[in-house]
Amino acid sequence: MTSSIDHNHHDGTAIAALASGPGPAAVSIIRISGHALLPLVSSIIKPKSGLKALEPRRPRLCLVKDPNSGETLDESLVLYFAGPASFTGEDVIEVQCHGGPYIVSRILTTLFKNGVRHADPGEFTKRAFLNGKMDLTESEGIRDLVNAQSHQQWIAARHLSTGKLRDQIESLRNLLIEAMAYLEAQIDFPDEGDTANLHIDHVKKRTDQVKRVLEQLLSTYQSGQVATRGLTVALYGEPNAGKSTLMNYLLKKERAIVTPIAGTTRDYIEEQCLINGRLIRLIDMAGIRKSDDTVESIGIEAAKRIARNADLLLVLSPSDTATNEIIPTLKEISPKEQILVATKSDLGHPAWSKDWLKISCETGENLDQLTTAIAAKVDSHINLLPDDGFITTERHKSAVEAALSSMVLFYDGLNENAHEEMLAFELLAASRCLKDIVGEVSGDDILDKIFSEFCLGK
Ligand SMILES: Nc1nc2c(ncn2[C@@H]2O[C@H](COP(=O)(O)OP(=O)(O)O)[C@@H](O)[C@H]2O)c(=O)[nH]1
Ligand SMILES: [Mg+2]
Repeated sequence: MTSSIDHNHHDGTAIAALASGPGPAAVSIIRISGHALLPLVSSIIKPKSGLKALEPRRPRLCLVKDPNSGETLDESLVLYFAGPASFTGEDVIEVQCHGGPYIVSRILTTLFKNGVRHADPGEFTKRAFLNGKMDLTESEGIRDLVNAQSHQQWIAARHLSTGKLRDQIESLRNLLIEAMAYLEAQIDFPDEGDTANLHIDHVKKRTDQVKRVLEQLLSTYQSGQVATRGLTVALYGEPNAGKSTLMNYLLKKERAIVTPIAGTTRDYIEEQCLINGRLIRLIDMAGIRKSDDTVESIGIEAAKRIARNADLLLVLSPSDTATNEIIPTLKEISPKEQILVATKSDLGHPAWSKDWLKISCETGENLDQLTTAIAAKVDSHINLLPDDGFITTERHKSAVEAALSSMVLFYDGLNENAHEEMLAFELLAASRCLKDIVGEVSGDDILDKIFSEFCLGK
């Protein structure tokens, strides 16, 4: 794709940043990008073997010097990529220096004193995007690859960064372009009887497919979010059910306040954690009961709202009570998915708990079963993700929804025999929404938001 958009042009000023993690380390990598880099850095980076200048894609041992003091700062292995055949599309130099923080800081400072400026977070990838080396979904994928801490995030990040979503979107755009061409033919040759119907058949064949794939894409959103942001697991139950105790156990830290006083947790607490290597967003909430306390009532309403939206509801009821109070309240929630958990199993096994998973944070009973069950819910979402295209962000979702709205208007028009120009207009609108996803028509604000979520040096 090309993205030669005027408002996004940058001047190619040389930028540099530490691309590897903060040292001390065996090796640190300083990345530099810009137009005509070689003359700019020639007084700083000098091939050790004297005469030989840097050549593209040839690793070369270099002396890295401070030209002002004449000091040799390090002997580093240097890679040079001549633009446009580089990550950013500009000239890129990567200095693999000894990974001491002092050396890194000296080399960077020397560069900054000699015409290079510090890169913003994500600026290398942003330049790659602006120079047409990748589309916006691939950029998001690179951001997510770098941030991934779990298998599920890596699956989603690979999907984006290898261009799977982009390919899906491009194929939909092509279908829309073909459909618009048939509508055009209809406009140009309106009175040809059978041929006219044939044109519309050609149009419909394509738009039907576009609509079907868009609906399919939209249906992947929840699982895509589970992959990238984690499975939302909410703890739901009466006061004193042991929700906060379980929260702390799963987080492996004392995060929520635990007391025998009913109504201790009033606001909700959300924390990210890994459970059996799966990324989870755990939410501890106020216990559900009738309450006259204003603050507690607000907390209870919030708990019900969160319970409705959670990917998975852990329904907790304590085993030291003969009756189960929580099941009746579940009706108005109708959770997406739930696991019924009888807590404090060390205190008894009441009749209602027969088919419930019995756990105890006191003795540790069945806690492994619980974490295994939560992990399995994550995996079932990940297994649902189709290989040929799924969406992972609110940005993707709203664009797909907007495209679908235009498709609905298109079909309304078709049923009402609207003029072909009007039909073509809706298809064009749908195609614009899809362009938004790959970033051909994105505004500065969207780009700034996406690229600011990168870490430095990417
Ligand atoms: N015996 C026993 N007591 C527990 C267990 N889990 C929690 N408790 C106690 O039950 C009380 C309420 O726990 P808490 O986590 O604050 O409940 P919440 O109101 O649902 O958040 C506290 O005194 C806990 O120590 C358990 O597995 N066994
Ligand atoms: Mg609590």
